[in-house]
Amino acid sequence: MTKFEKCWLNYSLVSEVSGWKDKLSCIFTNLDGKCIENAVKELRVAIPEIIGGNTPGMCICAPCVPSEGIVLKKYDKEDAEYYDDFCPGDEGYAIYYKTDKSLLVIAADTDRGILYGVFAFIRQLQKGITPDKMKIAESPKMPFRMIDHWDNMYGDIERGYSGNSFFYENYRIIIDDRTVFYARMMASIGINAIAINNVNVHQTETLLITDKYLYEVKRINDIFASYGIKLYLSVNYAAPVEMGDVDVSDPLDERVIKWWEKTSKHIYDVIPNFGGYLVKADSEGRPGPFTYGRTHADGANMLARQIAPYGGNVVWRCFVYNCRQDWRDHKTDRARAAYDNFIGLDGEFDDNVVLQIKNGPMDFQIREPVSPLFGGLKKTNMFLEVQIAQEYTGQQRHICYLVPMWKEILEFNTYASENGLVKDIVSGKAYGNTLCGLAAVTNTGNDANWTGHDMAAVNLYGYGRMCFDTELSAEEIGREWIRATFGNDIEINDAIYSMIGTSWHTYENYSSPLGIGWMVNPAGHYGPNVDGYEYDRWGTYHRSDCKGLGIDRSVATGTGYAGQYNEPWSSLYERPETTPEELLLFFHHMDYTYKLSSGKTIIQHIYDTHFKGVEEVETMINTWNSIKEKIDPNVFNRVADRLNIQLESAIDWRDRVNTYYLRMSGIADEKGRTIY
Ligand code: GCV
Repeated sequence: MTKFEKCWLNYSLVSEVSGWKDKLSCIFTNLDGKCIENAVKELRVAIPEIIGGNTPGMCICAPCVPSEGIVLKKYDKEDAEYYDDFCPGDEGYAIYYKTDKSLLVIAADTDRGILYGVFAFIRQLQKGITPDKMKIAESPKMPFRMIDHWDNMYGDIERGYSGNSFFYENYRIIIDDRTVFYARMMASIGINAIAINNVNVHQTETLLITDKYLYEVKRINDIFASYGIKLYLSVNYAAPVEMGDVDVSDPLDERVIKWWEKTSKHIYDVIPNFGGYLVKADSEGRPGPFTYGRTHADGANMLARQIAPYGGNVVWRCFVYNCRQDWRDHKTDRARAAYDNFIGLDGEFDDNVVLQIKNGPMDFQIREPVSPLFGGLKKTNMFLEVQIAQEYTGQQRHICYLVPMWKEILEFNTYASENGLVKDIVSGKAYGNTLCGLAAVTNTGNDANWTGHDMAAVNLYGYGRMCFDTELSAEEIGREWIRATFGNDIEINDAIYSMIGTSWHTYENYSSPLGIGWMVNPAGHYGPNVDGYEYDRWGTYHRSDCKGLGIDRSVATGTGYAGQYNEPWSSLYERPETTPEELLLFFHHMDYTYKLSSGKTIIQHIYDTHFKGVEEVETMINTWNSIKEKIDPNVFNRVADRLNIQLESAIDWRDRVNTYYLRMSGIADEKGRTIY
């Protein structure tokens, strides 16, 4: 087992609550089950570490009425007196203090609610809030808060930047202390579903649903379940063929249906609480229903029907596009693909199918418009898919805090209905469904600190916290993570927050301008290469020439992508003057001399933002150095090393992009700075 650190579960003493040592020395409950055991365990670890004193004792309280301590209980009428109209439901909890009994109460309808209540109580303590001041009633805003691993059984991770997989090594499944700690970490931020293998399901991974691996998968499943998490597996759509059992994977073929029926039954015999299947079909070379002239609804429903009797779900990805495009063809537009492929199927998917839609129409670039599918589909379950792994955002060598970006996406108004914000659509508020929420490609690996860059952990933490409570600001989440990870020192908190707070914009400043994306090295997606994807087959172009740059996606003269949005967006995106400037080049091909609202020309904007981005990284480095004495030397050095790499890379981005556009446009920098 590789060594691992405790990340945000690194509890430390908080002086404001130290007076509570004796008053929280007993935990009462008459609830039982694995989740409750873990909730109690968590309290017994956290209390001495945060408040000081001894590990609290454990008392089974029924039938006596407890006093002085913490009680974990079923939510009932008595609790309702403290909370008008609150109904905890499957995952909510209430926390309050009963002064007459000196009791801190954590009440919920379910064991999972208790577990989340315990973690919420611990967060309050970390903030220095004393139990007598606590009064919270909360249910998660997003029904599903899923994590997708792109781990392969060989042990590598597709787009992984934090070492190897901690689930697999050399085609073996690993189950150890780290598995348990991981489940604990995920529960602490409210994750309730995890897919443990890559959506690109290779031959060995196909066997995860067979007896070769299923019993070990069950062991991971049971650990997850004890932390309230459902386990999902990515499956190969052509598994019946891959296994040599049937010669087709046509979803309407009886033999295929029978194969999945039998396979699914066996999975549920072994793992009765199995979550379901995650599927990448007809995407980047993966097999799918298109081969047989069938629709994605045919494909997804066929699978869904085999697991519906057991309560399973099919998570079906919409990342379907033509990856063999000719760059000379200006009409085919990858941005259109997800909408074009799925909009006609609205209402055709079974209730236990959910479509997983990437946040933007392309592929997790630093800036993209919100996928028009969120405003288009009205009778279909949807997950918003984001990427915590920093594939295109610095690969965990750069600091890039992504919660501000995700918050912007969640707040985007699709105008699909009265409740048309993306967060209303994927929380179920808009259409009253419950199979909806978020899914994220994770950034973990077996590095000691889990996420490679210590600062990348904020994205993992922030994803979970944001899904649970979409009303928290990016700053609240960021500062909460800093406190949990680095302790309660306000100078540390301010310094680190100033480094991460606007780092998304910093990365955007020194990389590709105004929504264009893709100026990366095709090989690994790291570092600048302006023409890296320009003459390729992937549908990823900037179309720069001596006059200007950008893609015309208008309806009038371009690919028509702007027309996939509801009004007023389609009209706003149609014209350069009304397109939000940060997306200008995503929607329009513009002259270098076009003036932005700042009064600057586009070319000057490119030069200025690239110089600014580098300066911002220099400021991050100075800030980090200013708190050196207060940071664990190991962590300090790890971050310092990565900041130096980030600076070097930001300079590389600046110089390559600026030089490219100076040469292309022949227009000099007004400020006369060095461009090569
Ligand atoms: C898992 C991008 C990534 C691929 C990934 C794919 C996807 O294209 O580069 O590595 O494959 O997205 O989301 O399926």
